[in-house]
Amino acid sequence: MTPNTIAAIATPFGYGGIGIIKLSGESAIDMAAQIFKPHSPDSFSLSTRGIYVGTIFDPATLKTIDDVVLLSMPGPTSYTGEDVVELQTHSGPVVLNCVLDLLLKQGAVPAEAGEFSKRAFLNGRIDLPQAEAIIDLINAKSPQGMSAAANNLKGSLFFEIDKITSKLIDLISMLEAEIDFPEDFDDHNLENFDKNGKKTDSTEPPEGVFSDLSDLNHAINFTRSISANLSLLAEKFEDKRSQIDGMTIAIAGRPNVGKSSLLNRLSNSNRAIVSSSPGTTRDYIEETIFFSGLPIKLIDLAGLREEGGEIESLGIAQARIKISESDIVLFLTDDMNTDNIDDTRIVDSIDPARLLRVLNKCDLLSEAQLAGAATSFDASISALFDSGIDNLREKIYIVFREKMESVSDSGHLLNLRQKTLIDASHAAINRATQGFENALDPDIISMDLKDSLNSLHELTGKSFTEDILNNIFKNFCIGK
Ligand SMILES: Nc1nc2c(ncn2[C@@H]2O[C@H](COP(=O)(O)OP(=O)(O)OP(=O)(O)O)[C@@H](O)[C@H]2O)c(=O)[nH]1
Ligand SMILES: [Mg+2]
Repeated sequence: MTPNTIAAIATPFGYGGIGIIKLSGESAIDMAAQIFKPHSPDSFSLSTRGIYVGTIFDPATLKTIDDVVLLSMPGPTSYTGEDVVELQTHSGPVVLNCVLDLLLKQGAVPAEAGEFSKRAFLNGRIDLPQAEAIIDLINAKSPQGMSAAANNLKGSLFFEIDKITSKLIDLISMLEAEIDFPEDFDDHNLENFDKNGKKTDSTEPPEGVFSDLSDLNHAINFTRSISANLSLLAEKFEDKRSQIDGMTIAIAGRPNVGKSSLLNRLSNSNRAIVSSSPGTTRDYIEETIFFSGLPIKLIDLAGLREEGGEIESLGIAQARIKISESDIVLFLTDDMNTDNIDDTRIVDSIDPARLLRVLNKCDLLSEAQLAGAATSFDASISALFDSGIDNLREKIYIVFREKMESVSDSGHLLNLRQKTLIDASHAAINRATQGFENALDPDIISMDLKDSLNSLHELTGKSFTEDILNNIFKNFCIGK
């Protein structure tokens, strides 16, 4: 028995055409051979890469279980780097569990969530951003999110970070060799960078105490160029998450302005209770709608006001969190008084780029009042009488389209772990730049450079701890 051979059902639970059971490890091929009988024994050799049709049988009873396709992918060029066998059975929970059970009887152990990918990482088949991209690709809610994940899956993020780490390693080696910059140091295509990391035409050497000012100039420019590369990566973090997780629109405003009515109107449902008494919605209500085929989570929040009972206050606290987390906030009002103190306080706290001010209950306004509203509001609607809703949808779409801009081919930071590590690396490289500028001891500068490098190594997985791996792979499904 080889305890390190893992097995799992890799397809979702349910009924369908094909279900897949995966095996990986030293005994994967032996175990599969014990329960698989090929239809054409002459051309059958599991130790080479191949696809075979045959039957799965129970070796204890010789009873046939299913007709299957077997894929044999011996290591080290398989997904996990180990010997991998995939069995494509008919998909029904009983068949799949029965085949899995036969493999467990052969000594396979049930795979934990993400264990195949974890083995792929440990065997050097994928880096950590690639592993993280797999789960993002599976969860992607838009074609743009899928492209961002696919770029990382092909190694784009690793490649970009690898270029930065090579620069850092060069700099650390030169610093440790007492700042002896070679003649061809400019091969790195360095441009000049100012203190803010912006490109500049200035070739003035900065002040410092190094014997050769041009060496110091090189060093400072070098750290600034690394800092600029890291800033660029960090800037690209914000937008991509919503493309993977899907967009969220919060409907906020004072009690009784018609938020729940609008949720019902946009989702074409009666999901939320509507009533004339203020403070009806206390918990938040979510409903998924589709915009150009993309899922959007619509959230109707408790009305925001200072007074209200304990339960309502809890709902209001929750509403404030949801507002801060949403991609778009529809701020609803039912009167034209744009100086309403409660409204002003809330609106001021929302980033204008994701805020749409909506005037509801327009059916109660005169033509003249409506014309006046046009300048203060992004949309004027009547949720009750379904008027102005298409125009509001268009306004939402414009904000939405800007957020969903096309994805470049480059690597992207796709989660907070990656962003936090880039920020840490960035802070350390900036400390190193200051160290050069203030002529600090090279040993101290070197420590900052190594801190910067270590954060990048942690991001790509060149250095890792068991905890880091567990945290990443626990989000995977069993069988991936
Ligand atoms: N005349 C008119 N009344 C509306 C309109 N939209 C909503 N109402 C009415 O306004 C009242 C409050 O509507 P809701 O949708 O429950 O308002 P809300 O903002 O969710 O209220 P809370 O949950 O208490 O914060 C109800 O009586 C609705 O019928 C509208 O466009 N015109
Ligand atoms: Mg409500």
